[in-house]
Amino acid sequence: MTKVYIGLGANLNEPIAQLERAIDALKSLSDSHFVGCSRFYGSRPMGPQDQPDYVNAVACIETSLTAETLLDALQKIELEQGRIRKNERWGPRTLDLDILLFGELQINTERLTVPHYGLCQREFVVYPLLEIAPHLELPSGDKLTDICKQVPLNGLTPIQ
Ligand code: PH2
Ligand code: MG
Ligand code: MG
Repeated sequence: MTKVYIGLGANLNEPIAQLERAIDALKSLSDSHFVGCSRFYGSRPMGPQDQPDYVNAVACIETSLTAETLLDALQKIELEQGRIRKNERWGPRTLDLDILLFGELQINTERLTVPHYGLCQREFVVYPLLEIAPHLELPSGDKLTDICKQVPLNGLTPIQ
């Protein structure tokens, strides 16, 4: 079994409910065991500012799936539960599930970059991750506690 950290984010159509539903789906993943999830955090949008604040969290699972198969499963959850207006072709995505860390693996393929490319810069990733994995070291050897020292909170607030 490989320990995997997954970033969850939503900012449309009841984001808290989106994350709760996504966690239920993670609990039912095949060949996997749900370990836990951080609190939910309110976060300011990274990128375009003319969008609602996000709700973010980080979950941990143990899985015997490959990274690619897990990615397929996460994208299925995004599609099934993340899109409310299903007949709107380019409708907004209401749920984002990102593989942050897949054990000690470093993956660079067309579909996957692991560790996630934004992991070390994003307050809405590093602080929820710190909450559930305070002693974590990245495959690079960097300690999560040291990474957090470089990342301002930027208004990140626990909401549960
Ligand atoms: N995700 C984005 C763009 N901006 N900002 C926050 N605070 N949280 C996110 O998860 C996020 C974002 C695209 O997926
Ligand atoms: Mg993302
Ligand atoms: Mg994504």
